[in-house]
Amino acid sequence: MTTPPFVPRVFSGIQPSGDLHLGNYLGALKRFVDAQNQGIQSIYCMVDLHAITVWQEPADLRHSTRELAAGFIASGIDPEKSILINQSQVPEHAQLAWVFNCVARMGWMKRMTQFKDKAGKNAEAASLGLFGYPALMAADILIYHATHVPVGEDQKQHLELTRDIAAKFNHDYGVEFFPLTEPVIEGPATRVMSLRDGSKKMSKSDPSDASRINMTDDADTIARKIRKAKTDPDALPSEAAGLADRPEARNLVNIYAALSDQPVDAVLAEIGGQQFGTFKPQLADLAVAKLSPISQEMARLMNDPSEIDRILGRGAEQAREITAPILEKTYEIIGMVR
Ligand code: AQP
Repeated sequence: MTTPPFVPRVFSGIQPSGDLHLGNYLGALKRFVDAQNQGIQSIYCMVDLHAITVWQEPADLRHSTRELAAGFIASGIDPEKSILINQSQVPEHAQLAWVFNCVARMGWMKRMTQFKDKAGKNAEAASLGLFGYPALMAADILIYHATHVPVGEDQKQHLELTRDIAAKFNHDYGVEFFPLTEPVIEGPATRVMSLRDGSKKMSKSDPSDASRINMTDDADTIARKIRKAKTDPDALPSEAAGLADRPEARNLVNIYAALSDQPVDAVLAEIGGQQFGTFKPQLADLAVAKLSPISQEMARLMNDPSEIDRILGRGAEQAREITAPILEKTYEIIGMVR
């Protein structure tokens, strides 16, 4: 079989497992909008099947899935330009994941740091789904023959595994059927850190709400969290090298750069020499200016959940036009009687 000419196609997803936060926005959502607006065919997904790898109250999961869809749309994802879906409405994701469970090796999965982080000390009690998560993620991407996946830095290892699975499938069956997808991890905010600890990433599951800025936080809450963000006593440097051993300072400058669409060096040329007491209010004003319109639009969209459901239903129909033939071809390659 010859190498198919893979058309450029972007896929990425976010778990509806809690409130969207600034890390999700800068590391993922904002960049999804950039890809969409470059005219690349894009599929964006609420990965609800991933969310249940840890316990989710059914009513909360339903709410979070709709709220996440509202977050995508409010951030600029246009359902007329991009395909917007929730994973469970496109069954080919889970079907291909089973095939990939049989391609991926136990040793590969055991090396996944996210499983170790999330399972913690009690790995025996973790769900089998949490362990197999990266095979489902590979299926999410490869069921579209996606060529590019914009993600935050934390997903790099899963993207490498996706390439390993594609390469092993292609090798084992003597085909060049799945592309070796490129991760797209770029910009100043590929790893937004906790506001309380510059060595930990900002995360939905951090028990401290003060550690993150939620997309649904109001202006006062955003300003208070930034005011209380951990920093050091020194003034801000004028060049990026001066941030090397200052994780909290680096984090706030990176956030400023990403929100204002400027390189870090340009930001430091402007704010170098300032104390945090001067810089933090500027950062808070910028964050409120950028995030408030999004949270207001999310709230408006959430007033009409049936419209969100309709968008996701239509997205699933469009998605299946891509996924059904790719699954069929996969089954044919591996010898399933059709
Ligand atoms: N702190 C972050 N900085 C930059 N990007 C981030 N992403 C997540 N956290 C940061 C990116 O957001 C996308 C969706 O992430 P996800 O919700 O699917 O998975 P996650 O990494 O598990 O998110 P959280 O907030 O860290 O959730 P929990 O706390 O449940 O683990 C991905 O592109 C991710 O890189």
